Amino acid sequence: MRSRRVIHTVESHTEGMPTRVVTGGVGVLPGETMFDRRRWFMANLDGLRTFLMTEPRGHSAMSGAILQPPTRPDADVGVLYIEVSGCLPMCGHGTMGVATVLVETGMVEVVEPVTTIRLDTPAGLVIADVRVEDGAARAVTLRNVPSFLLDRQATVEVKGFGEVGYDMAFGGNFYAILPLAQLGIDFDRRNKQQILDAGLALMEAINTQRRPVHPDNPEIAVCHHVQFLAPGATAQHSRHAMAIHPGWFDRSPCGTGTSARVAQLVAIGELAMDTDFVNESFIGTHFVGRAVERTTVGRAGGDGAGQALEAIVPTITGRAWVTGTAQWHLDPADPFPEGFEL
Ligand code: PYC
Repeated sequence: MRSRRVIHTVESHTEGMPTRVVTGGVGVLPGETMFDRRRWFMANLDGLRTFLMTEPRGHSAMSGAILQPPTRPDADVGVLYIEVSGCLPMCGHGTMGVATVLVETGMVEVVEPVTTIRLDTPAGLVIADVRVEDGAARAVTLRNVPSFLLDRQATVEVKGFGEVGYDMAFGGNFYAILPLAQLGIDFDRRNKQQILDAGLALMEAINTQRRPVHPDNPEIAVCHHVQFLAPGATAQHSRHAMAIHPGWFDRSPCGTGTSARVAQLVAIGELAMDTDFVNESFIGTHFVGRAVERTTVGRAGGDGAGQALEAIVPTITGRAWVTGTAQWHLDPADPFPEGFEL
């Protein structure tokens, strides 16, 4: 065997969605914050992401996280999220996978019944409380970054559908939220291609006509996720199909999407603070979200411009399982050193 690169990973899944956790072989990325490291990685090392995420080592819905030393004194571990679509600022299912791997491999000091891990993510500090029994991680509760409703009842012109209405909310990434029925498509896994195509057309319309921008970080400025609600979705229990750029569904209930939905429901007065909200994925797995604190994002300028937006801090609870360990080698003669997508 010849190898130009060896990457060590612990493989996991969170409620059905994979997280390939990179524990060795990458080194410390340059940058003063995890957001800087993410920017540097995207500009200089994106081939490593595609090596690990796309075929033949990954697949079209692959997701992962690269562990790093933290850049801030109040965090234990730094995390860079990678997936087929790029590098997300924050990923909820990925954070649950990371926290479970850290506990079950002994990479952090394990305390029962709850091990608290403070994660330095590109979107900010995320705190993971891992419920541990006999050394096994049973559930992870994340305290996510401030989440908020950016746009209520926005509309865009979507190719093939005409005018489409949606709410735009942020939970670590931006999410367009709307009932699937509005597009005349039945909520059925047999319609998955139609649902994906509609999601991608809506993202394209939003990003050209009404691009969302985070009020505190203008570099977070794209909608790559559409949360299509199933008929009967309520503020207590919602089923959805999460269409993600460039064309796949989240298998988990989506941690940042659940955070965005909680923020939306609180903002429109349908969900009270400290109340459970059950979010169900396209494959029927669950996360439980809650709004636990009120806060604001965005700063009011000296002239009163740039008004602060109401936001909440959500917690999201779910489960992850370790599925294996791996070493990924790159043979110098491999024709796909950066993978491929079909
Ligand atoms: O759990 O936040 C999440 C997530 C984002 C994309 C896929 N999963």
